[in-house]
Amino acid sequence: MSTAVQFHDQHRDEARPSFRDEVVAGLGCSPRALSPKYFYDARGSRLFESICEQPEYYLTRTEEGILSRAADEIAAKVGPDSLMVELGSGASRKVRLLLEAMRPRRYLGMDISRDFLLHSTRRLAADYPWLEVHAAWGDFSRRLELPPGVEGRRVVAFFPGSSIGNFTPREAKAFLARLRRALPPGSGALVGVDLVKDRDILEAAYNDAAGITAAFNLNLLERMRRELGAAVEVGAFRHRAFFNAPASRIEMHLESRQSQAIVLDGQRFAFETGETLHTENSCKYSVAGFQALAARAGYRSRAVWCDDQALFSVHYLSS
Ligand code: AVI
Repeated sequence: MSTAVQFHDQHRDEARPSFRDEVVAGLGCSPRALSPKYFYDARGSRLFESICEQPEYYLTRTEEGILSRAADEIAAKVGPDSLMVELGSGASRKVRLLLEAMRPRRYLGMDISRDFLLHSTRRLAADYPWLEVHAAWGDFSRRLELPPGVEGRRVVAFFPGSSIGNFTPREAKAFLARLRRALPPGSGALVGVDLVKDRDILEAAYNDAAGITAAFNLNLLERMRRELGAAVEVGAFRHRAFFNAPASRIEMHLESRQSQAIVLDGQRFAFETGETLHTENSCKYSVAGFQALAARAGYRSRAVWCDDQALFSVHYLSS
């Protein structure tokens, strides 16, 4: 790999989280569920980038608009000589909106998708020669710590895209509390949070007309086939996404179109028609609701930026 990016394996000294074990556990439990982190193999990561460009998926362009407008204010809050840690860095696109204004000394991208992480951090290093770029490959929902030698006087964790919404509120609080403890005292967190709104807008965002979100969801079954050798008829499942208002979240499921079974390692997981595998929650908050959650995790809200239509919010938190 290029010497421009310093690579860190976050799970070098422990068993790597196993897709196989989680699939067996998830298919075996009731109701059936699997963590959304398994969406992001190389194909899933590409499909996600394509979702972000769909007209119905307002989240990405709205957050990018907010970040572009607020970049100078954010830079003033964080201060110079910083380490920017991006959680779930993916294509590292949004951070580009902040780098010129913030001019951090170091950038650390953390992601579960190794090849995608390497590709995007290499491009970042090439485009910003003044920036020291690190890539940490791992599952930050399990292991949240700075790799040895990656330090900064001021650390800001950048968690864009409303990925915090993919945790339940209880998990999100626990995650923020762990983040606060993992970083030096006084570190900040810049968190993108999707706001609760009209059901039609929310449901359209997760049911795009081009079928990209459907392909993204169904790719989980393709992964089971490709990587685990599971016997699964992908075409016999359909994508379902709907707003669960009492829980204030979009739920994504893979719904069985017929009575059938997935067979993995000789184990048979039977599905009746209409039965589902729950693949994702995407929680939606009010600004005050998210601030209250952050407070329970020990953070104080220092600033919030929203778009004109109150679709999306970006929160600056520090302890
Ligand atoms: C990454 N995450 C915030 C996206 C979301 O909106 O919950 C993942 C996604 N799932 C379907 N479309 C996009």
